[in-house]
Amino acid sequence: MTYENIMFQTEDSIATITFNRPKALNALNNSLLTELSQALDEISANEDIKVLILTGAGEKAFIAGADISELATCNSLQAKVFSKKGQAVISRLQELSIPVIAAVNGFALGGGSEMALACDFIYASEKAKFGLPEITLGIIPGFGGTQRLPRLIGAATAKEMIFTGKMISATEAREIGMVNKVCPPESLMAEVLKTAKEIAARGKVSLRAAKQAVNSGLNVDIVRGCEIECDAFALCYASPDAKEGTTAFLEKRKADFKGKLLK
Ligand code: CO8
Repeated sequence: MTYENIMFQTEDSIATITFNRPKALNALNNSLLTELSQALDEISANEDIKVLILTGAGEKAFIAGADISELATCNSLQAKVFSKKGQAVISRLQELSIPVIAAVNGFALGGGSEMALACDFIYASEKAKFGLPEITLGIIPGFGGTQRLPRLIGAATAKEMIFTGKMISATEAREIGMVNKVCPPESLMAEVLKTAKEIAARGKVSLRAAKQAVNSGLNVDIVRGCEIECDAFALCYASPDAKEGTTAFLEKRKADFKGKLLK
């Protein structure tokens, strides 16, 4: 598949999607969202891909938000359709069975922060800036920001960001728990790849079980959450990887995970 608004490449079981509209600071338009959805279809169909990285093309931006030129011409119904389309694509990142890392290289504003928040975790360049500036445009976040941000950093801090529309630095984002790691711009991708490779060395079945257990558990009480964990734990034993991992430890060797379920 060829893409115009994103770049999609895979190397050694690690896929990278680069948002590629640098002249518009990688703003999310309708076509980009469609292409992102198609790339996620490709990833879901490819059993060899174990980790996905998202980043932005150019020096300045991860994503500077939804494309304001498209938002400017929306009526209420079109706004709802666009919001639903963005939410659906962005939710797929959260639901993808493989881990997804956001490598935030610059501005991550509005839909850009919302995209990053749907990833499993965020590494950011020292130059990155986060924010939900929609309120300054007379609108509110519409790609999941009012829901994911409070769940991650708490309602009061999220409300302050949403009500003021202010940008925060990567270091501030790290302090409030939005970002896992802040790196010099030139080493961001190397740091993300290092972690991606560490994750890719684990078993795909147990990675999927771990992601599902954490994500599903966040939406329910702890008793139900522990039941979900129990099921996910049992799922690991539906793969030879559980036997391989535990046996490899006892035999003092490196595990060779196949990432497949038992036939
Ligand atoms: N949409 C479209 N174009 C954009 C966007 C955007 N979000 N951001 C930047 N651009 C364009 C600029 O218009 C400019 O284009 P041109 O060169 O043709 O004039 C180019 O990118 C470079 O931008 P600037 O000249 O403004 O660069 P600066 O370095 O001066 O400023 C900023 C960088 C601070 C990032 C500034 O561009 C900015 O404030 N951008 C807008 C940020 C913003 O408000 N984002 C939120 C958008 S709303 C949103 O994301 C809602 C998501 C949910 C939608 C729900 C569906 C209804």
